Amino acid sequence: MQDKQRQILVTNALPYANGPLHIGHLVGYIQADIWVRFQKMLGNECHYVCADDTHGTPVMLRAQKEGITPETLIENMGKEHLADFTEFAVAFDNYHSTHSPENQELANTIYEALDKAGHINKRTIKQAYDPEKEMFLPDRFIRGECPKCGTADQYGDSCESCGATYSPTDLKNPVSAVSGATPIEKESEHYFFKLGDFENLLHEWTRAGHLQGEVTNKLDEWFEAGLQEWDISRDAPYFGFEIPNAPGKYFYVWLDAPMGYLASFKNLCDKTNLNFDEWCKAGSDKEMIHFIGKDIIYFHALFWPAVLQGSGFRTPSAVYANGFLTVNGQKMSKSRGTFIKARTYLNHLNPEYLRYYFSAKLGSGVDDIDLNLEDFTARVNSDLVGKVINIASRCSGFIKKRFDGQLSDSIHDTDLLAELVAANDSIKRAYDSREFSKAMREVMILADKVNQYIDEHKPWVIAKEENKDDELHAICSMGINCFRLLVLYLKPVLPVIAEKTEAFLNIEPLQWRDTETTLTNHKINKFKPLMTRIEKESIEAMIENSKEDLEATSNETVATGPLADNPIADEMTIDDFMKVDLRVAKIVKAGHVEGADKLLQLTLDLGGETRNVFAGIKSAYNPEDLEGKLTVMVANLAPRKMRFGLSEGMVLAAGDGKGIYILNPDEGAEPGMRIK
Ligand code: B3M
Ligand code: ZN
Repeated sequence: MQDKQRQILVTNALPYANGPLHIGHLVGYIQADIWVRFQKMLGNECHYVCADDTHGTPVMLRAQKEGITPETLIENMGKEHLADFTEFAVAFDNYHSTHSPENQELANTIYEALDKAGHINKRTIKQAYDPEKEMFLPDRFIRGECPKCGTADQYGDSCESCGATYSPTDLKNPVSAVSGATPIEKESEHYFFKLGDFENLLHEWTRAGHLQGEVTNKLDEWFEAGLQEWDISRDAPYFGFEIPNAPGKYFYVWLDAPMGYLASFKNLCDKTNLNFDEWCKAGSDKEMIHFIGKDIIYFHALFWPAVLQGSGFRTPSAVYANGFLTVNGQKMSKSRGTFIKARTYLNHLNPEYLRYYFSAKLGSGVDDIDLNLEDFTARVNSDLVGKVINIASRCSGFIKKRFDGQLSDSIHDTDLLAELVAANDSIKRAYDSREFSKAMREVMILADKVNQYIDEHKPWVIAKEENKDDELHAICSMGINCFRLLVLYLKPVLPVIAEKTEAFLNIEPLQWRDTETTLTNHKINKFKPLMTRIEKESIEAMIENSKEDLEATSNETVATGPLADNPIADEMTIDDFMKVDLRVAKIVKAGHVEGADKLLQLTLDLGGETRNVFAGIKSAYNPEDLEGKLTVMVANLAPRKMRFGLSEGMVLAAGDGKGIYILNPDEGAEPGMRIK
């Protein structure tokens, strides 16, 4: 491999600011983080940046629904995302936002350069418009019956039932998902980026080794279909950047999103002594590498290089796409409890388990990877705990107790150690080419050999024999030296274990070149357990909790936001209504439910009868504050068996996904009174 130091800017796709991260997102972030950590261990100069992707209609509407400004929403979401990344040891050198002064300046500069060079077109188009909410509707905010199979409540662009794709104007009986109104067609002037101007460049660029082979093939299909002009403007109301000299017109979120890579890097440059232009302007001799998911290839392999080229910036050195995550062989599913949020995972399991498992599965292609939870448990327990860490626990005790923590002054089995050292080249190549599963396989083969060595030499037997101190010392010191190399090879994947190992071995942070040295005549510290086994119960609890997330949002009485996102339900008769027996209830007891993130357990007095109810209101209320309060409950709901016990009714509450407000009857009401 080359010896010259590489200078690399690495980015990950920017998470969208309208929701939390789930473990599917983490595949790409963990992949890039490992690659970056590896480059840094080699001594390369590598800057790893990311940001929240903040603009667009979904963010605008979600903020409205929650009754907060989009600025507050994106600030909170950005913090949440970064906290999740940090706990998963995804260590960006800078985390920024697309709603930043740097990004606005870049968007304007790039747009103006494109306009000046004649790459922007304006024309009037017709689009679906919500006459009540007075806004244009993106396809996914129009629902109606599929023109092909007639299934109700389908999105404006495709049918989930028969798979047909169509344009929103084809939908039968369309309604706006924002207000429930029937959309009308309305004209407005839009701005377009003339992608076709870059056909020759793109044809060449997509074949010049910047992309994975399978991606280049996919792009060929798109070339054949012809490069369409790209609609880059949206009309007010829109949360985003207004287009210069175009009042009421905003940059489409996908125009300024990739610019967020550069904006985050610019922000880093301003805080350090990096020179932005040297890295990002046309002619730069540095590398710029984007890690993305395979669903956003079009934006990164066609629009983005064209936009950069057309505005005097450098084009990417590489775009690497990763596949999707399935869990137990199926698409992640909320009802199965396999739609696992990053935060829910963190509440139950060690992030390095997942980093290792993903590594053991990841290659350089765009294939989907599967998280099989049984295999996950078996693999982590056997490879990491059973093979690697076990080496240290088998050897360290004797070193500490019998030799005062001092390692021997020579290497016992130089052949075995040489074999471990020699593997560094192929492990290095595997990491560099993103063949992480290959790297993990090689490391585990080495770990097996070291365990064999220990099994053969049986330090626990020798320890009991007389005059065998030197041998015991040599064997255990050899084990520790092998362990050090294995941890070095795993360090990009397991940075936390590596750090703990460095403390245990009393050494400086391990670099790749440290494969050339050994630890002899060196004092180490007391060994503390580096990782515990995955317990089946933790996995089960995580799955249950992921189901509970769903329960608390859909099955509980907590309704979603104001009319904006939540049109009034179909009409019903008075008889329908009379079936629901609503009663005033007094909360006599309220308490936490062990293991439940969202639920409180309430004991309700109905005037002579008490009920046990689990309510998804924990995020909004302290149990103590609820005791003694009057509220309203559905008293004739069939009891539901939940994981925590039987729930005998429902408490009424208003909510919008963020705030929750239980209903109180006016003063004077008594427990048991019927509400009509
Ligand atoms: N935010 C991914 C998404 O929301 C999008 C990535 C932007 S990368 C510049 O699907
Ligand atoms: Zn259909």
